Amino acid sequence: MITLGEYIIAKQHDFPEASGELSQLLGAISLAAKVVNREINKAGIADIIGTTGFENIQGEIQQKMDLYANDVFKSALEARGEVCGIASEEEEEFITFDDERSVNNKYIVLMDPLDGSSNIDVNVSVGTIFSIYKRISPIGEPVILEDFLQPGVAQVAAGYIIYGSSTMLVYTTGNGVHGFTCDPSLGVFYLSHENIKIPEDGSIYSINEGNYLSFPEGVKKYLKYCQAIDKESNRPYTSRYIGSLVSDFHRNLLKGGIYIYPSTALSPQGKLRLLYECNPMAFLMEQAGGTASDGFQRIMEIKPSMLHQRTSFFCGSLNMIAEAQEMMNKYST
Ligand code: P6P
Repeated sequence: MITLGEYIIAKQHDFPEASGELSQLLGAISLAAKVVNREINKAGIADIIGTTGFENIQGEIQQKMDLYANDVFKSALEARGEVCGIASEEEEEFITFDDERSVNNKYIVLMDPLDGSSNIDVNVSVGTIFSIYKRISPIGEPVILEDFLQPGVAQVAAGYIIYGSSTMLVYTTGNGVHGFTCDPSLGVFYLSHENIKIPEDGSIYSINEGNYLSFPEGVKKYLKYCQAIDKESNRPYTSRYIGSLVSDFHRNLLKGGIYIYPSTALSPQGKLRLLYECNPMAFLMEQAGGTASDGFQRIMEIKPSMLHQRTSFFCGSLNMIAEAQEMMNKYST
């Protein structure tokens, strides 16, 4: 059994300029994950169920756990002193760590501290998503917005924690995707899924079909393709939608499948956020042998223009994405 810390050190040569800073950073994330996991596991008796009564920058009702998780990850990252700035779904602007030590750091973190948190009240698994870049502004000065508006191809690391039937941390530094399972009795993440690869083909599709009437024509055609009876191609596929991106992504990563959140009447640009949901998940998916697009172009090549911008998101098994994109191209007006 090898722990996350031991694995990171053993793989130190994988990290660009193996300086140990990225190792420290991943260590801070794993520590924060354990703290959040502890509260989630007793949410019903920890007075953190339900909403704060306020809306976040997204105009979404903020869950108490959203704020709690945001504070825990912010504090852990600031305390470990390896980052010079953070952007979060729960923060309108990016956060600068401008003390003398932090401004000399080279990494920034973008995160969705608790994705799908409305599911906590009904005991459905949720997740934390993180994305790590090297700053592009001069070291020694406070970070600027451009540091956070880099395309996904510039990520140096990305990952998620899934607080599910077991708690796992899954990450990539560009050398494969590796999963670690937390032993709650010890509070230690152990390597459990080394070098995860998604099957090129899958038979699971994840989408909120309640929005069917406002889907683009190509998505409607693809759904009918998934539902058609064709034994040779193992159709009809199975529909599985948890409503928690990290949970749907994790199942598809291990079993094969496709997750789609397209444009809808309520979310004409798509619902998911490019910087701290789609880019990190796209990095992981590509590293696992899958792919991720907005239905037309590679997600990680989109040049961001705003911190909280949204995008349509198609992510999963290579051949399933190809099928879906073929429909999108054929029926796009
Ligand atoms: P809908 C959760 O709010 C989230 O951002 C993702 O985790 C999830 O996949 C999606 O939104 C669910 O959205 O509109 O289907 O409820």
